[in-house]
Amino acid sequence: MLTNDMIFEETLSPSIARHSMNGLPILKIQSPKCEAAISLHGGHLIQFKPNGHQDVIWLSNKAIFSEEKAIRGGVPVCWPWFGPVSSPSHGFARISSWQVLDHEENEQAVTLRLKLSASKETRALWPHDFSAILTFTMGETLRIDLEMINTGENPWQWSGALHTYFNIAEATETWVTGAGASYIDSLKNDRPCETSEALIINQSIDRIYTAPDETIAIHDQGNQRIIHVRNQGHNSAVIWNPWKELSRSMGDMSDDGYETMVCVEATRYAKDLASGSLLMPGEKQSLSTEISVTSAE
Ligand code: TA6
Repeated sequence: MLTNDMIFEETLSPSIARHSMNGLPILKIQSPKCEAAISLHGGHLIQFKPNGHQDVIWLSNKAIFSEEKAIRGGVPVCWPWFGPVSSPSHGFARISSWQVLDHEENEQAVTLRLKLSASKETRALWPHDFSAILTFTMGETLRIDLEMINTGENPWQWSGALHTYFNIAEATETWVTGAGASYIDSLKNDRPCETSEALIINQSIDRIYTAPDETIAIHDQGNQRIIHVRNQGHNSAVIWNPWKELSRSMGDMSDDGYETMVCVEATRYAKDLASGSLLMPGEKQSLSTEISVTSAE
């Protein structure tokens, strides 16, 4: 596990310690309920393991920790846009440096809040004023809330995703239920499609499910568990697995990396920047995901 290669820097609280990885700050959480790790580069959670369970979140064993790149795996925060509708692809939040706002802990959970505000760098990519707050609540379950506020004088539009990579024992023995019947197939020129079947992860998949159930379930048969994903503030759920060829072409993923991961994302999808969700000056909106694990019967 890459998290073992980190260098300890200082203790912040009984459950939180600051480490570094290639010079990038990482906060490691070790509590009675879970182990977790969050990179301040990207505001990117890279580990979540509730006690008594396998890792829930997948991190590439070839992930690159560098200021220029998004980390492969974990929960990239794609914001203020989703996909390649502007540059950089999936927005700048996942390659920006987030500040620690505060943290607290009790017997049930450790809560950590990070902040990103408009700067010279962000305005060069997106000419708007904003404040974004990421709240990680880590206990037996994991909750991530991304709250965004328009701190400027003009309205702006956003799209985005909490692009969670889930750790599974074996893709071909994994199926996903609750994603809904309708999806846009990004691998077929964005063709609208309908299905009535559970999705088995046995091929290259890149789909935007437009009417998901309240909870999506990942049946991780090899680990005899079900991972439940409850999203809020989304308008769709993206499901992605790069499969063989794309995995092999990615420098930060091992050739067989696709066999043990699937992304199920809380997504606010928009086909271009202008059709994103509107946020008026002074308004707030949020996007959240809540992840829990139960044993398969
Ligand atoms: O969410 C699915 C997706 O948009 C895919 O199209 C795929 O390219 C993936 O995200 C990863 O994108 P990235 O920029 O992290 O390589």
